[in-house]
Amino acid sequence: MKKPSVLMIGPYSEWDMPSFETIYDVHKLWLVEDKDAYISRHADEIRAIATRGDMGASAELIAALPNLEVIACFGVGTDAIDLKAARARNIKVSYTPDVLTGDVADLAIGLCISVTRNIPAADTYLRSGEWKNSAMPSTTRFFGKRMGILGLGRIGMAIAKRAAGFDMEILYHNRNKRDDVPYHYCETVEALAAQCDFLVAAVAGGAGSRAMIGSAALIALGPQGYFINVARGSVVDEAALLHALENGVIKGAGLDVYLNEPNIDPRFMKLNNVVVLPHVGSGTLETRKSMGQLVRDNLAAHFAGKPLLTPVPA
Ligand code: 8YV
Repeated sequence: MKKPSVLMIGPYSEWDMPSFETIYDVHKLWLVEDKDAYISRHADEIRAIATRGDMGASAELIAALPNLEVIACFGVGTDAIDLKAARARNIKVSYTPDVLTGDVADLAIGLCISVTRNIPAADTYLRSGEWKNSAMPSTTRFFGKRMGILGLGRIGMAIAKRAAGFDMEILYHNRNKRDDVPYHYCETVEALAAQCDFLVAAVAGGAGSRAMIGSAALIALGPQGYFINVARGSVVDEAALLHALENGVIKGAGLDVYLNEPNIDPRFMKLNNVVVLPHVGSGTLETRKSMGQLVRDNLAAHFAGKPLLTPVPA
């Protein structure tokens, strides 16, 4: 029997590829120069897309594949997938929630401590030999401060759980107030920013959250406040963030995500009150292996005529 054809938008890890290729006829789009010509040549045979959170699947791509049945995303963020276009044709969409929650939450806390305790600068200071000449300047305490979480979903909850271990007061803003948590709910992003020391974005990306942290929220966070982003670059007004960091409107930031990744605004590189990471929230071997497995398990379920294991909720 012919293997089902899967269009893979960008590379998966090397340990994932053999498992994909045993079962599927994998079309590696990232290796193709003339992508449009390739897609129209193979359009009729493609039954599935295997994509990643950062690459998604556009309405144009979906429209070009008349026999597309399922889109499987390596990642929990589906903001780059045109879900409306997929739903209009009853194309199923899966994602990889839960398996990455702990790692992304760990990284949020790691960014908080890195930026307040100035860990990257301290490492550079020691390596440069400066330790012999002068003392490393004092930094700012992390534990016991106020943690403000924007988006109290799976990842936000895992951050809250960790923050509790650091004796922090926990506040949050969410689309809806939750009745099942003991944390203080703030009606607006600005109210949350005004009442916390660390404003951590853990909200889903997409149209509903675009630039929801704007200059008013950054002013409310204030000159002693830190902004941490493990969500999507789009959730913050990046021009306002750069201005705030350059002018002491906030004290610092720990960032894993940006607009225009990987070609991020070069102004970030000049700031010494920012810790910048290359979108590695879910980037442990353990989690990346689980994510790849979950993508394959979803595809396998679909081609066996079963429901997806982790469908993107309607
Ligand atoms: C991945 C992510 O790095 O889950 C997400 O939405 O952004 C990350 O886990 C990404 O999906 C890989 O492209």
